[in-house]
Amino acid sequence: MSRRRAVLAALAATALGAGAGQLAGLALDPGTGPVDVVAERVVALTPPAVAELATVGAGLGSRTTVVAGVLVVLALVAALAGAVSGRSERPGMWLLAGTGVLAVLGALTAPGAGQLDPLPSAVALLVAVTMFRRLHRLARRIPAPTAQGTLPDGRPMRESLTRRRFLRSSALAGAGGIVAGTGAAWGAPRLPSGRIGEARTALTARLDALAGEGRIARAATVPAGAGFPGGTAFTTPVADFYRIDTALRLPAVDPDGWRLRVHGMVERELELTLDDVLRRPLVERWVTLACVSNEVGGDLVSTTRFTGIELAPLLAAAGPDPAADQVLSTSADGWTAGSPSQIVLDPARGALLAVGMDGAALPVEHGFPARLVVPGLYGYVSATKWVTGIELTTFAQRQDYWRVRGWAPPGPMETASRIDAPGPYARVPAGPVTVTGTAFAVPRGISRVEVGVDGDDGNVVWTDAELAPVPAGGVTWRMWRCVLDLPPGGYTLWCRATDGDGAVQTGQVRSPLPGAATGWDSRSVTVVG
Ligand SMILES: Nc1nc2c(c(=O)[nH]1)N[C@H]1C(S)=C(S)[C@@H](COP(=O)(O)O)O[C@H]1N2
Ligand SMILES: [Mo]
Repeated sequence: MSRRRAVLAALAATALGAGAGQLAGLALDPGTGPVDVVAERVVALTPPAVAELATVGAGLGSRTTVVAGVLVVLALVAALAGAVSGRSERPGMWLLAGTGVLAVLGALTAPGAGQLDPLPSAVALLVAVTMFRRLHRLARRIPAPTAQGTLPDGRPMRESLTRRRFLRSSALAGAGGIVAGTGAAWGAPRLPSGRIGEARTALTARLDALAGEGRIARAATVPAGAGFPGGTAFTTPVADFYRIDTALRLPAVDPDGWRLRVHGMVERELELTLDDVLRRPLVERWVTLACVSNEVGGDLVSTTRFTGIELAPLLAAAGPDPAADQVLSTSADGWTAGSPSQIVLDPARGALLAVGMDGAALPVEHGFPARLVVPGLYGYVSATKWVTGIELTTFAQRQDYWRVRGWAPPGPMETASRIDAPGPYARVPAGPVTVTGTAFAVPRGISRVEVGVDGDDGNVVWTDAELAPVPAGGVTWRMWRCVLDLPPGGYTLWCRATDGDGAVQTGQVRSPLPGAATGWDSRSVTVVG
């Protein structure tokens, strides 16, 4: 039979199988569809060389990219399955079945997988293989064309009823698969809803009540002028707070069942419920959180007011072994972060087990019901969301999620600064030009920001920027503003910050992996007369 028909049969059957599997996944538990499962495993097993891609934007953009990549590979495998099945259906069946088995294995090995999770992948496998056999059989019954390219009785090929049935069935299967798959993606809730949503509302109400009873040590208020008009707001709205997570499916952690275990090299293990946490002294703290993969001038940095309990005294209560130099925290999704004990156990650093953000319970995407926040450490080695375990161990013994994938061990946060306005290639009227931006060096703080103007003659002239006030006791970024008098012409604007220790931000350009990026942010602008 024709190889083209075998390829068509395999593609159509695979689409139907994948679509059916995705629908089954939606019915069972969003995220357990075979495509989601494989995409999630791809991210989890990404080798160091491409790890950067996964970190930089595990936001929505890269999720879509990973899923699209999985679909392209799936289509190629299906085409191959058809191409090798010109004679018999067997090779293609095995290839499709093997692909299905991979998805089943992926579902079985996902961290926190439920017993039923492999079911949607099994459905996909069965549907694809069965459909492929049916279509292949149908295609084999299409009469071979004569030397003239007609049916044996002389009529044109397209009048073959079997051929029509084959084409119609293939089209129906393919279209059905696409509709089912798209429908499942469309119908999938973007966040764990229902029960978890209610639990979140309940926790917010409890935090409100505790605040009302004066049981939460309030953070200083944000001084007026902490942000400049036209610049970035001091407080990042929760909806705009940057987001990095390796899990394609957000963990749905029920706070009633949630436990935090403190274990490893400790004198006594601790296990806390959420009630235990809320009984401890609660504090609020303004913290700027940054991602190590933030590019120079990038926006993987945000600031909010976290509510939680101090981590240092909590861990001290477990009696950590002084030899344990690493605090390895684990998420419900299997992700891990290794922080230096010296920093986490230092009460002055103010590491938190946070349950709230911007006055409400943590949103699911930011770690509900609890996460870690360690001022001055990049998120990849400290900010474990959906945290369930804290193990005292050593860096020699255990490597965290991103260490294994080639990222550097935790280091101090680089001093960074960014121009927020004017925008890139902006055309601004001549006269006073207001340049605004932000700078951060947690926990050292920012003592100075300078704006450089690189004129047509190539000389950079630096001018001191005005620094905005920041809330007392915070470990945050600092907004700045600089008004320059620029005659018409083309300019490159630069900015550089000096941290609280008096060290000037390095201008040496370095891209993120394996550590944080360095270098000065710049903008080309035109001043028009
Ligand atoms: N469970 C889990 N926690 C995680 C991550 C993750 O992928 N999974 N990403 C970390 C990284 S790299 C950063 S920068 C911060 C980002 O926190 P946010 O998403 O709340 O901004 O979370 C950290 N905590
Ligand atoms: Mo990160």
